Amino acid sequence: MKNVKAKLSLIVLMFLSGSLVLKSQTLKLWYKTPAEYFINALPVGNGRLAAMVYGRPAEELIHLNEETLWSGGPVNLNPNPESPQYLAPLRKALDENNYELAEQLSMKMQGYFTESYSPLGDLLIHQKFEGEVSNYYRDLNLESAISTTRFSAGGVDYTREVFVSYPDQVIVVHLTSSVKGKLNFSAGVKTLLPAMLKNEDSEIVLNGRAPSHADPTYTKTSEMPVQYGDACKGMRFQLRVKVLHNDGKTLVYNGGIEVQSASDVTLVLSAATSFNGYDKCPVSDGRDEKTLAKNYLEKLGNKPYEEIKNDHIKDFSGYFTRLKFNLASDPESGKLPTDERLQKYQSAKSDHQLEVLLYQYGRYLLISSSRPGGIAANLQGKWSVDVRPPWSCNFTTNINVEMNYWAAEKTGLGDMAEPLIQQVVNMSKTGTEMAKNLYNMPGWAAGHNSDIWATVNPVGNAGSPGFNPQWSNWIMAGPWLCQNVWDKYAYDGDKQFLKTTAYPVMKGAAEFCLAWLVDDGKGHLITSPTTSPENRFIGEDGKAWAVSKGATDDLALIRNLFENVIDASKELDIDQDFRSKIMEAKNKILPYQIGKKGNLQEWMRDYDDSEPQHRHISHLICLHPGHDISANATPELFNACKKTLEIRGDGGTGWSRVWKVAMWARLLDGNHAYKLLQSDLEYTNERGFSETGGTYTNLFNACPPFQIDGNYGIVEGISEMLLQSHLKEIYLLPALPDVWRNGSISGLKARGGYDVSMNWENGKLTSALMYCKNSGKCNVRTNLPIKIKGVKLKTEVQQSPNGKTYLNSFTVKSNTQYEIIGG
Ligand code: FUC
Repeated sequence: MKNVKAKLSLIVLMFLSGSLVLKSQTLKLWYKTPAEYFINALPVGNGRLAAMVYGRPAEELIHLNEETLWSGGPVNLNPNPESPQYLAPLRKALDENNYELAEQLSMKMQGYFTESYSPLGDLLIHQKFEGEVSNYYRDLNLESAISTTRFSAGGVDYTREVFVSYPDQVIVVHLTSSVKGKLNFSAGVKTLLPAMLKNEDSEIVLNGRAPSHADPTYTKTSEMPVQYGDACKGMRFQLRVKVLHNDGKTLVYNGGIEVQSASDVTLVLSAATSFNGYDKCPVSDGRDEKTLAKNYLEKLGNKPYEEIKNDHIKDFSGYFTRLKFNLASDPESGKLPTDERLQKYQSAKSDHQLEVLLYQYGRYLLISSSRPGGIAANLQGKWSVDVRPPWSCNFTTNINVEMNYWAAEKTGLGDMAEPLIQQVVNMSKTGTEMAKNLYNMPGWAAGHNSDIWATVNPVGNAGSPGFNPQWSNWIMAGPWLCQNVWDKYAYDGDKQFLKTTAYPVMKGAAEFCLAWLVDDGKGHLITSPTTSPENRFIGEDGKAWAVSKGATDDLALIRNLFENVIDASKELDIDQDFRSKIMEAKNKILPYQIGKKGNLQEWMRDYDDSEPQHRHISHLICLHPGHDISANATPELFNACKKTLEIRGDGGTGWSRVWKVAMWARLLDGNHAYKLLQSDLEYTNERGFSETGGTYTNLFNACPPFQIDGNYGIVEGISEMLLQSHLKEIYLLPALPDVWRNGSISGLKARGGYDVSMNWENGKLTSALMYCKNSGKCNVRTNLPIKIKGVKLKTEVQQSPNGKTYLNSFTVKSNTQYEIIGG
């Protein structure tokens, strides 16, 4: 496989198309000024630890996070014992179109809000130097995952390198001066959480506690929205800072470190919490965070800086370089600092390398925020500074956390999705209790918010007072998350994983759905109650309501889950009886319907939307990331999805625009997908709440405020423009926009165990290499006739929105590489 990638990257990447040049640029974000706000600072991380570097010469600020530091403790698994009694009257109210009563009863079936991701603290470095600052530069190199700050003052050149090492599990800050003895600074830490600072030998040590509860910002469930001091909840943490190397003098005093007359200094930071699993009290049954934090530093010993750095680069770049992507672009573009480059992009849109940078940044952020054995990437990855961050910085399951991981497998980062799988496994356990306690149902169910404690109940205040069911009462996170779980198997074919992890979780979700479905009175199965994430319809009474029966998104998700469960049980050759039940139910699910506007209906009835351009587009899950709708198999529904997207428009929050990139790619309209990609790259500095989307100068995605789903999600959108494999065929360049005339990509994965590399010129596939892990039948769809070296192809010509397409079938051998020639 290595050979495949090596061969493609050797293919000469220099050819001209107009003034656009296909030449790879160094993948880095760089600036001529320090960061003013969080949205200008640069993120580094190793999954568990994260840091945001501002690069300020005299007053350096680095925000710190540790992934397990959350408020709260294990969830109450029976938060609302009254809940089950309301299900029958709620269903009756819906049968009678009494939406008002239905909403009131829905509110009586809620539990409590999730907890919040807590910030660890800040590292502050007060650096003393003579004279004015000149030659200022800071960057973030995506391949080495190091943020560098450089400046000169008083005839001395100063540098700082910051990274978070996975092999050594520490945050590293390396400072130098070009003249001996000219490096002088003091370093200290601070935190927003209650903590005690002390020094222990030559280290400064911060011992603190997370809140036992932190309300979301949008509500206050008591007079004390942030609480401390519970005997079970509110985990402990420890942060340690140590001068590892110093060629000058070190003074350590209570609360600070002073470095004098040095020229080469390495600071290392270690942190740990008492988190001991989603179901254990982090206080009374917590881990020993002090020993953990200390051990990381002891293990590091006196390791030389260059060795720490080299081990870090080797580890990080090993993942990052699995995929290479290049587009012919304005050759001058990389010469501008990233903030100016983003500004220039607003008018001159030929900087396709900025689009490549955004794509690779999404991969960079995933490797930096999600490592096997750790916690899943939350709404801000792992970079957060508030005790009550936006939307609790939790796992929002009605789109956001799924989007975080959509592109993991296909861009060679399948290993990084393990924390999400573990989160789903945990939720399947709390969800089993919740299905029983809230609905008196088998299997497991989960609502639209979760956290490190695997909260799954519809959020609120356990029914009194109730919260708007429009967003609170959606409980389809089980089937939704099971798509991510199934995808892992679909890509790598790991039967052991399917048997021991994926299938039990998927089966549990399917058991709940099977019990939850009801007959619509005409022989079809529907859900009741239902909501279509977070939209409302205009009822027969002319008023806007959220709760109804049979929303399309529920049915699409359940259908998809059932299909995957059927496939999985066949692959494993188990559970024939259960499979038959699921097959029977699947066939009875209310079919997709086309509404009066030619759109795909969002609800069972052809209601009008209260907000026709609502940011959520969950009924199109069947188009993306699902697989029910396609140009060739379901052309009418395909056109209805298109109509829906046209009515929804191209605006919305960051994640909404990014999802639409993927959806337009699935509609095989590369130019429209590209239009949305451009709108995703709209410059913004909006830090408050709005629905305008866009990208900040540090290329973080804006909901606004900052929300990282758009960064991970754009990787999915662009990947889907270049390769699709959800229809049991591999479609090469299905939605290439006209402006991406020349380009190449290597290391993309397709479902079924394929590794694909492609080159295109003048908008047409010229060559591709396909490495197949498994033997079997392979279908490759292209927009032009192809040949495969040494293979006799069976080709069917089909009409599609792209004009003629060619469906090429052939038999592949395992562990074999195939060379495709286009044109
Ligand atoms: C959903 C969205 C919001 C935001 C929040 C975290 O509720 O509707 O736009 O993304 O999640």
